[in-house]
Amino acid sequence: MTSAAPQHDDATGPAVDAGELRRAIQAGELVPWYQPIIELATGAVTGVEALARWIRPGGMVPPARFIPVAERDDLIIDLDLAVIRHALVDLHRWQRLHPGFELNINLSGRHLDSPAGVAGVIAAVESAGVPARTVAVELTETTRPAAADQSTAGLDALREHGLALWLDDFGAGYYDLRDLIRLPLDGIKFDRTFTGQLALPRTAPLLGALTAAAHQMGMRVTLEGIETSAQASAGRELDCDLGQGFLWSQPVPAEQVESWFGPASA
Ligand code: G
Ligand code: MN
Repeated sequence: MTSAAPQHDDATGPAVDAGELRRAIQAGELVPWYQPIIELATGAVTGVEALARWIRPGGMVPPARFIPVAERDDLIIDLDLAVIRHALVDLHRWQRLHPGFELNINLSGRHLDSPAGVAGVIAAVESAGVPARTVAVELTETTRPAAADQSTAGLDALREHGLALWLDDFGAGYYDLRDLIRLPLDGIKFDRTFTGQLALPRTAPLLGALTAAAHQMGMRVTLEGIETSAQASAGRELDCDLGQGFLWSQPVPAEQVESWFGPASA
């Protein structure tokens, strides 16, 4: 799999203005780009993660510059929903060629604290004409939702409608081991920091034990940030189910996703 897309995670450049971002969301300038998710045992692409990108006439605005602005108020709900709706249209098209193809979407903690936010996601999935079980919600870790400590009603509603729930960036954010016990999860994604530290003697024992525990709890595990084939092999040895990272591809626009439908090379 080749990828020429540049990396866009740097936060340098002038701050974006919330009003400008609001206008851009309404104008459809916020679109999903996609990164493949690979079954480590077979190298098959099982689906994609949709990542918000702001493409405007002057060029691309890095997510590190607009996500924090959006998360300061409920703008993140509109932003997430715009990207999710767009991604569901792409998913519907891809599933005609590849039934069962999966889509991971990122949901800010703010959605879980807002009944309208959760309802919006469920309505978007129901009207998209895709099986809900092919859509996984990644709970992102930039904020800890109050709901994570109080009620799991939002998460339960998503799951009752058939969506899968994953913890994103696990081990390096706001969620902790208590959440693995308490939240109705289908899987966890190990933060890419750990992948970068696989050479340290304590990393593999820790990830291996957490992976075994996750499997015993009926969850699956993704290793994020895989950049080398040695890291992919380590992920297989740790019994991680899925992998994601620049080894296979950086996030790319929808047009490039079709080329991944065959087995991935890794
Ligand atoms: O928080 P989340 O895991 O959803 O973040 C996804 C971001 O991680 C994307 O913006 C993507 O560009 C970045 N990313 C994806 N794969 C890799 C990787 O292999 N290495 C690094 N450094 N970043 C990655
Ligand atoms: Mn994610």
